[in-house]
Amino acid sequence: MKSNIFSKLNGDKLKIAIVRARFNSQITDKLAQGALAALKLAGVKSANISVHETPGSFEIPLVCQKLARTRKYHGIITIGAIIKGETAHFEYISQAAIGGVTQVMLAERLPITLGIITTYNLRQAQARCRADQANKGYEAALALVEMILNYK
Ligand code: DLZ
Repeated sequence: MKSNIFSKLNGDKLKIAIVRARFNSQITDKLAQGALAALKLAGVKSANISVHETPGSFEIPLVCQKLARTRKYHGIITIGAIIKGETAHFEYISQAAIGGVTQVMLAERLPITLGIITTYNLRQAQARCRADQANKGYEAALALVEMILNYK
């Protein structure tokens, strides 16, 4: 059943790209599934969704920039899982990925939403990619459709 928010979002004319990191794929697979489920509920046709993979979250901004410059898409959903390890890598990758995505969004004037999670451990990540609406990919997809339709 559609929730109230979905009944207000009509995505049937939208073309959407998903940029998805493979690193921590046990999490990013589920985030991407959440994003696809939300797009379906918002009426986005599966033929109008293209999924692009990157090795890790660090590479997401460049792919977003390339896709944005094609002008083929109304917006982009980013999917990644940055999980803290034993070194400072977590901080650098998080800043580069999220800062880079923000730069592309503003420079290209294209809605891009964040399904990149940054967590201190695997348990936190698993809690954010559940099969129900507790899924940050699902939230990012919903946010994207809202941004496109309300602020075009
Ligand atoms: C190298 C690395 C590490 C340590 N951790 C993550 C992570 O938690 N999440 C993620 O998406 N990517 C990670 N990566 C990979 C980097 O994003 C990048 O792909 C590599 O450093 C190669 O540039």
